[in-house]
Amino acid sequence: MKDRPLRIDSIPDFFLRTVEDAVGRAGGLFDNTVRLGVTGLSGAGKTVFITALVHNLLRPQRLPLLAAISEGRYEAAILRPQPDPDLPRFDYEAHIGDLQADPPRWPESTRRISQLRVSIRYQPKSFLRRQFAGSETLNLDIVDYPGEWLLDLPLLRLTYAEWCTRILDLCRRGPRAALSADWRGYVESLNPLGPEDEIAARRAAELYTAFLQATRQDQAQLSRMQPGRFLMPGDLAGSPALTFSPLVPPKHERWMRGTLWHLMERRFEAYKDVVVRPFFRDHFARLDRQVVLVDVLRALNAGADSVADLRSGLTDLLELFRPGRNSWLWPILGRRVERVLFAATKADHVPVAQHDRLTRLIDDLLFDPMNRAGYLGADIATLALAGLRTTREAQVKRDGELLDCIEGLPTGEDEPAVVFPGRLPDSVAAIAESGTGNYGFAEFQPPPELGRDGRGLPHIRLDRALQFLIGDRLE
Ligand SMILES: Nc1nc2c(ncn2[C@@H]2O[C@H](COP(=O)(O)OP(=O)(O)OP(=O)(O)O)[C@@H](O)[C@H]2O)c(=O)[nH]1
Ligand SMILES: [Mg+2]
Repeated sequence: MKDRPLRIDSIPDFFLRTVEDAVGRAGGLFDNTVRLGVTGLSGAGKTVFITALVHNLLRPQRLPLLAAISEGRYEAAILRPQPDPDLPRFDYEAHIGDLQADPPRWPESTRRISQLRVSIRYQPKSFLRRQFAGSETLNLDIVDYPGEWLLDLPLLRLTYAEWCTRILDLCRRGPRAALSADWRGYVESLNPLGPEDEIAARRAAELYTAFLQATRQDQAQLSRMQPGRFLMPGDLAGSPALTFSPLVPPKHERWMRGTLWHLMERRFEAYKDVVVRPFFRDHFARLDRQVVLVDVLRALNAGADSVADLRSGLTDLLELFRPGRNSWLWPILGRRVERVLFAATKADHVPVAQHDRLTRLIDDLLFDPMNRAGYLGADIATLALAGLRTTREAQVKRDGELLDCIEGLPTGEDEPAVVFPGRLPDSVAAIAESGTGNYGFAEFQPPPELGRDGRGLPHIRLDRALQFLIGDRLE
């Protein structure tokens, strides 16, 4: 057949767009990158999640719900040198080494930002793009950072006096009242308009830090703590930017120079400049996609106050991810994270039959039933998952009733056991009514011989999480 010139106006629009898209992609072939933030409070499961995710991307036999895999377009993934020279590398090899040790152990707590690049080669979905460019590569830059740092964001819009009032209010109520008693006693004894006093500033900061640490103990498990960096100071430990605490605001003359108040106020502002702004500008604002890992089960173990605090913390976070154009956040962030997954972690601590309830709980913690539908959708999702599945399903007959249980190696024990973890409540409201001490979800050790079968580590719904987070970028 003789070639005829193609008349451009006879080509359907969608066809042209596909060609443009293919050309654009091919041109940008070397910069097809997506930055995925992984965050959550300490112990939420970030390190395990990332380690398991990477292990599974490198050995993709356990990811059937990732469309690129089910459609046969996923070719391979490899670890590549990370792009940012100033970020520590996520120590994948050490963490997987821990999980695969004999006996296996959980990775150590990490408490700082780190990054890893995985490059994924895949066949594009569109026939044209496949013809044009063959395989394509997606660079997935995974950034692990403490959720505690996110909680500092509200500081940016508060003056020191406003912050002091807020924190003191919060600390006089609920479970914080007892935990903060020593610190409050001390700052209430200080005269904020007395002379600058380094010893007093240091003592107040120490007591305040001890209080923040107590809020994270197992019995309390509170989620909102500021300043977040007090709990993981890193290189800034002992610096003036981390040596302050709220004071009782004086009624007048708080502007007087040379006072303790003025000293603390300067340090509060320094903390914002040295710690908070750089984090949001240099790290947070560059993320394209985000997973927030939430340990709902641990909050339930601690009781209704812990769950209520988690709810307030999550509500604050939601604002951070969905600022309107008129929001005070917009000038700071300048853009939105495109997709956010809020995931209830350690779903392997309850049988599969209860996963729906776990998902419903995280929905409940994030949204009012009234506005849920407006939020959930293409760019925000919730899920119950486990980076590493440590248990199997089991059933036990009790009083003629079949109970859904889990079987695994409970922490601190030598023999596997079948555990009935109890039933999750079906709403957050039900938790508030039941009070404290009703839940006791057991923790488990990683199973032996992980990865010996040559496949990715066992998990729960990592593939579903991946499909939501990067599935579109593998099309
Ligand atoms: N059963 C189960 N336990 C998990 C899972 N992920 C994490 N854990 C448990 O939670 C603990 C903390 O997990 P990490 O991944 O270290 O948590 P993290 O968020 O990185 O914590 P920091 O590094 O302290 O910020 C682990 O030591 C395990 O005991 C999971 O998928 N299943
Ligand atoms: Mg970690």
